[in-house]
Amino acid sequence: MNQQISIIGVPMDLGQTRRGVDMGPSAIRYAGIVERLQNLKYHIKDLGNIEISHLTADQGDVNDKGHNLRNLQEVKEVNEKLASSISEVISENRFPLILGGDHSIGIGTIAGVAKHYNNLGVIWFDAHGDLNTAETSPTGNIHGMSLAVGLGLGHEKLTNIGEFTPKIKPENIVIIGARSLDEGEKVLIREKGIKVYSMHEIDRLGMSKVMEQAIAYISKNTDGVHLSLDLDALNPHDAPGVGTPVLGGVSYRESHLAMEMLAEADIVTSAEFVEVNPILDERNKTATVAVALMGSLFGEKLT
Ligand code: B3U
Ligand code: MN
Ligand code: MN
Repeated sequence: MNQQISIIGVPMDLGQTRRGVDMGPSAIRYAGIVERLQNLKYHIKDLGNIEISHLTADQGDVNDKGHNLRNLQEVKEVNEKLASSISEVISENRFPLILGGDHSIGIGTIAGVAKHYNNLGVIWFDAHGDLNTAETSPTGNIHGMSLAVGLGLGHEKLTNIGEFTPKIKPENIVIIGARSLDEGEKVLIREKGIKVYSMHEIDRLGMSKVMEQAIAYISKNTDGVHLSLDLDALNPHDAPGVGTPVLGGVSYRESHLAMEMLAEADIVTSAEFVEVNPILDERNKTATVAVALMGSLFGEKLT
C-alpha cells in the first residue's frame, strides 16, 4: 500500500434530499481518521474540503428544469473540482482518500482516478446499485446515478466531467451488499453483465468466499482498484447515520473482514467513504465505524 495518503473532504448534500450529509467529512475527522492512519505509520496530508458554493440551492426541486436531475449544475461543478484535485494527488504519487458527502461525489472520484489507469477496477460497496439515469431514477437524486455515469450513461454534463467517457468498463465493476435495486438498474446489470454480490450471495457463501471471489475477479484485468464504500451497505443497526438505510445489510464484522481481505490482497489504489450523515446518527457511531473500516483497509491488525 502507498504510504503517502492525501485526504479530501467533500461536504456534498445536493445529490439527494436529506440534509446533514454535508457534515460527514467533519464527523469522520472528529472520529479520528488522521490519528488512526498516522498510528499505522502512514504520512497523511489533509487537504481540507472541496468548496461547495451553492449548498442550499434549489433544494428539493426534482423537476424544476424538467430533467429529473436534482441540482445538476451544482453537482457537476463540485465533481469537476473534485476530479482535478484527485488527479493532482495521484500525480504526486499519493493515495487519494475521499470523505463524503453523498454518493454523487463518486462521479468526480471516478473521473479523477480513471484518468490514471487504462483499466480501472471499481468495488462498489452499497445497499444500492447507483446505476440509475434520469430516465430510470424514481427520485431524481444524482447519488443514485454515480456508477452509471462512470459507465458513460446519463446526462452529458455528468459523463463529460474530466473530458473523457466512459471511465470504467462493466466487466471491471463488482457491487457488494446490494439489496435495493430499481427495475432499470436490474435491466442494466443483466445487459452489461455487471458482477453483483447481493446480500443473497453474502448469506449463502459468507463474506470470506465473496471477497475471495471478488478480489480474484477484479484483479484479473485491472491496473488499479477504486473502493467506493457507501455506509448504507452496512446493517442500519451498525451504521444508523445514513440517508437511505435498508434493513438486512452487511454486519460490522463482515464489513471489517472485507476490508482486511482487501488490505491483505493489497489491490486498492484509491478509496472513498460516503453517506455518513451525523444528524441521523447516534453519537457519531457511523463515522466511528467508517474510521474503523478505514483502519482495517489500511492494514490495522487485531493482534
Ligand atoms: N435507487 C434509489 C435510492 C437510492 C440510491 N442510492 C441511495 N438511495 N442512497 C434512487 O434514488 O436512485
Ligand atoms: Mn451509494
Ligand atoms: Mn446506498
